[in-house]
Amino acid sequence: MSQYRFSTKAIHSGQEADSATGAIMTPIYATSTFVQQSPGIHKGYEYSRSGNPTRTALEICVAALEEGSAGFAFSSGLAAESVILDTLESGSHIIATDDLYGGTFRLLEKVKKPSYNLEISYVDMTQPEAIEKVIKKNTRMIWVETPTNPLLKIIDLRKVAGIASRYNLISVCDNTFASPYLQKPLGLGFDLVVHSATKYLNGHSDIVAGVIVTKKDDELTQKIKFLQNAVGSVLSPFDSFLLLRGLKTLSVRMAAHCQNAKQVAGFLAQHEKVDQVLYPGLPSNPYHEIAKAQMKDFGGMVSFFIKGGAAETRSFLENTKLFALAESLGGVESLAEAPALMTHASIPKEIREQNGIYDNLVRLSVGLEDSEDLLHDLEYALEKVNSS
Ligand code: P1T
Repeated sequence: MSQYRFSTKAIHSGQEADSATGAIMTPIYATSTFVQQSPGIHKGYEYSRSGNPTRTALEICVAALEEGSAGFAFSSGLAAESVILDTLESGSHIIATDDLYGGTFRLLEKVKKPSYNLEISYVDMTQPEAIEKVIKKNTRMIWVETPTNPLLKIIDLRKVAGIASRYNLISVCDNTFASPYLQKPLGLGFDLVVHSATKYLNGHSDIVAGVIVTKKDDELTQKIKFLQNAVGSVLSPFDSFLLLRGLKTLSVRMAAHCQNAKQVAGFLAQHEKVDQVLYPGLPSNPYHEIAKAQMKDFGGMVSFFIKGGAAETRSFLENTKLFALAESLGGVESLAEAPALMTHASIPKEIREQNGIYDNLVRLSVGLEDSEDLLHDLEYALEKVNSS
């Protein structure tokens, strides 16, 4: 399959017509266990936590799209992240991007820090030199999100991978906001990619899922394979089927998300009730050049500061009709939310504001509706601000 291009791999990798029936779609192997011919002699599957053919097809497909060695599917993005952190020894030090999904911050601070005695430094990695300043004897991992959630900062992946390899650190990139259609961190030198597959990979807001893709068939890959089974937070056959189906249209969806997001960002940038638009596709954005260099296009997420504070943000979010007020992103339908009040509320206010997440920040996941309808929706809701 490696000779094929992205869309072909999305439709075919890991997927062959069913040998029993010829079914072109990978069947949902709804079974917990597999009958063995003799103890230990079987057709490659024993128990569905260890392996399931529907999940295997998905794992091969997602590994092919990220141009990695192996894929592992989990019951959520956070479950996948947790397994990556479980590969570390107690007392390890991690360097993480300062602008992170709130749930990732909570996993690090409230779960792994106390249970594994992890030390964590948060760094603005848009200045990669800052990473080297905090490396210590016990540093083991660099954790990057780019574009970051929710400020859409862009981090130079090649530079960060270079630092990681110089200091022999494991490099992890959360590729949720870009998807492998736009950016392939493993090709830029990263060891691991993790996704909330709930988002663009699936694309239809009907499952919660996570994946890890590893770069090489090495000890780290074997550790993750072991932990996937030993911890057991695996993706079900039904959800594996849905995610595999979602992947087939990833390239056409991402291209359309990017087109619509550009329209939305351009519209907001000239609106009098908008203070600042954060979108790497705008030439005035400080990360435009690095985004152009490492991404195929600029993505479907647009964040902006509305003029005013929490009241104006609420008024805007109560008045959109097409942009549904909801957490999450990456589905075909447009969503809007206030990170300070919703997805990033688990980060203490002073840390949030230190990082630039204020109450007047709005995050949009621009969907695949007609762009004219989306712009009208935004226009209407912005008009209502201060007048409702
Ligand atoms: O929700 P879950 O599938 O467990 O994935 C967590 C996660 C990990 N990484 C990033 C970059 C994410 O954005 C998320 C989930 N984010 C949201 C639910 C959100 O609205 O931002």
